[in-house]
Amino acid sequence: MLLKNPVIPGFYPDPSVCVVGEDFYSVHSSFGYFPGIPIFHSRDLTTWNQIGHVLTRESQLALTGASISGDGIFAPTIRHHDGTFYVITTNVRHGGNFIVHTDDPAGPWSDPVWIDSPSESGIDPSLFFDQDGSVYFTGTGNDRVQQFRIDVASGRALEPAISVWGGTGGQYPEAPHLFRIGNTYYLTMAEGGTEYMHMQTIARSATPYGPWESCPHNPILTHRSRKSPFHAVGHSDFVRSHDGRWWLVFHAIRPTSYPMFHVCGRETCVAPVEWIDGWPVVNGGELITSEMPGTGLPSTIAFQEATSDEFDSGVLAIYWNHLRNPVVDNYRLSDRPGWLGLVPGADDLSGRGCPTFVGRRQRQQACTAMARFDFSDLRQGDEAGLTVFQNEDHHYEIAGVRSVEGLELIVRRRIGDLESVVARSLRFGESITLSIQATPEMYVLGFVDEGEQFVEIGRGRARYLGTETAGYFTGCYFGMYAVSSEHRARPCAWIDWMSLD
Ligand code: 6LW
Repeated sequence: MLLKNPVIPGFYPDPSVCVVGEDFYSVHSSFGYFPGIPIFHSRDLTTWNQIGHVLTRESQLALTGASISGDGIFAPTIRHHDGTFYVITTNVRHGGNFIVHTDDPAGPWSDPVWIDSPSESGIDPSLFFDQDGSVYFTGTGNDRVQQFRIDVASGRALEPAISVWGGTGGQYPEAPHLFRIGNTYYLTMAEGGTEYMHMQTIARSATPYGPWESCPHNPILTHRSRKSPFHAVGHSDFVRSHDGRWWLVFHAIRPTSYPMFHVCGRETCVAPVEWIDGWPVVNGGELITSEMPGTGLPSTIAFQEATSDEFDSGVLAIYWNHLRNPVVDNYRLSDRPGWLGLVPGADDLSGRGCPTFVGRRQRQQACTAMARFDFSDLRQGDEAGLTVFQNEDHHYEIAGVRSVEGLELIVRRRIGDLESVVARSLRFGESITLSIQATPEMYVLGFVDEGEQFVEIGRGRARYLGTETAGYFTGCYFGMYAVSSEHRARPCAWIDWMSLD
């Protein structure tokens, strides 16, 4: 089987990987989304299935007031030591760096162990368990790698933070990982920022604190100014498979158009690593491509994600997320078996509250999202529909609203601080399949009529939902939402199924 990059398409950035026997586990940043930190499992580094989320409870993940794409959970690291899995990460604005642990990566994970870290420890924390029992915290603050030994059980720093390396001179040195091969310590990091200048560098030393010798062929991975479908490669973690070979897990974007933009966020990729003269050579020094030679690792699991959720099982499928901390009672899966009922709150998609919203990631540039709505409980003041959502300030939706004349469909575009309903259409009948068709350049919003034909109501350019326009760190979601100017204790919209192909 070929190694097809990205191995985890869609907004699954800042990958970190650990291996236990033949099993690889990856974790990813989730910013303002809940639950937080999706965790995936693989045997061959090619087929990855989500097995859960690391942060599933409000006691682990406070997101009050978080910017959906610029706050919340940044860059986790996963490590396995003595039968225990550890994830260390940062909740920006709500407490800083913390560790959670478990013996089952599918969860549940512990409550946070907060790190009493000196402020310079900053973001992008990593852990390294050395052979003598020392555990090193490695993070980035003040544009340098900051490091100290830590007691992982209590989160206590065992020494003051030491500034160990500033990288090779690129801006935004970040995402450091310390590891060891034989008697040599390696410190790898990303530089250049997570945009088009992104690159991965590495240094080595005989001690965990340096002095560091920078790799003579740094950066070991970059696509800066290269012609390729993949850009912004970086934020990497090294992993060794049970057969002794090494791999780099990193993220990339797949932008289109001119100037380039991307809507699917930063996506996880894999490449082989060879060690030559004690330095890593990534993918033989060649550019990353969408089809690379297979890893040769036994592929014993099949890809499992279903394209549609019929809401029959009484629980939401594993890929669904909410914006910030959800009001759990606003999502009804048992009131009407086989349907998801959305109770609208007062918060809308453009604010920083907890709107009634359940969404899943856009994983390819060209795809179609559909959801079957029953609007018979929709009253004046309510609005419910399907959105393609990048962040509070950048989203398009097709929604049902109740006017005196009946059920109306509206298409709204929110681009920066401009917000406008750009199309309206009166409908007959209360059940309707809303759809958003995505192409690399356009989102077309409409419904599917009785003859299974798509009918457009309005459209919006993909560019304005690109991260280059919207800012910060996330990719687009397709979501169902409900909002009301009136207090409602019951669902205003029912959804029979939602599909994404
Ligand atoms: C993350 C940093 C980065 O903290 O982007 O690509 C930041 N690298 O390491 C947000 O994901």
